[in-house]
Amino acid sequence: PAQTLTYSERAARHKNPAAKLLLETIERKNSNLAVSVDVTKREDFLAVVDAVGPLVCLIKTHIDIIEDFDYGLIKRLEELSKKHDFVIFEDRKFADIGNTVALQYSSGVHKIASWSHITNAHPVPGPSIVSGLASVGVPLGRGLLLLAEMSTKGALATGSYTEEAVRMARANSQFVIGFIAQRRMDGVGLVGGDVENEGDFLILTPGVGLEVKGDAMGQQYRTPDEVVRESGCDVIIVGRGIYGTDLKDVDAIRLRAERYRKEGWDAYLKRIRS
Ligand code: S5P
Repeated sequence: PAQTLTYSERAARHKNPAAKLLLETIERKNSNLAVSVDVTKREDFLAVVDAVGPLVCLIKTHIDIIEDFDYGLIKRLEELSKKHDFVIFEDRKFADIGNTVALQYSSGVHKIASWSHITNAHPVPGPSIVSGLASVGVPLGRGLLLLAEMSTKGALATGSYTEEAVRMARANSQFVIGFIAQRRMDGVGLVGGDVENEGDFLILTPGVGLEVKGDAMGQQYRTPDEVVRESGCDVIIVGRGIYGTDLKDVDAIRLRAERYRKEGWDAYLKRIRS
């Protein structure tokens, strides 16, 4: 099972270019940390990305919250991605019919498919959301994550919904590279199947924090050790726990990022050695 393999062993087995790139980047940088840069001003966004860039495997964006967005920001982000060697994941959470999501992914102001290595979708519309996005993403070598679970209190993505999400991924594993989830999905919803030969899906996990257990809007946090070692997830996604409340204090942001990087990496080393 993927859980006991190293990231580089798994990179060698993957065919999807985005999955390969992410796994190789994790190994090269000894970092399974993704930072979610959920800030609304372009200059703050770039400053945080530049500060944490050397410490992360991936930067997660919500590009639609940037108030002073123009396409030049994408060029700057791509330059930082090359300079610091990180993968880009636009957390767009597509959720519409195939034709609409294909347009939202390729077009509009943000043209997500042209710059984001990875994006994600809610499985709620069924398999057509995957084929719609794949029509745009596969020719560009992109990867898709399905939201199989969520970190929030009372989330509806549980039980048979989660199982169906995993089945949708298995049926489209050239484009669906993994899940946003809180635990490994190996064998989930597999009826009479061969767990040993289960595909290797990446698990990217938000809801990670060291200082607090949640926020006032339903978010719930676990530690990097709980997420990576106990639950077998591959990448920790951290937002406010790293960029904090003072965006000008880039030294403090960098220090927090290094703390999470180390905790995430140590938890991975413990997992593969156990
Ligand atoms: O279940 C989820 C899925 C996602 S992608 N829970 C989440 O929190 N997220 C995203 O992760 C959310 O949109 C936000 O960008 C980030 C968590 O931010 P934090 O500040 O709570 O760490």
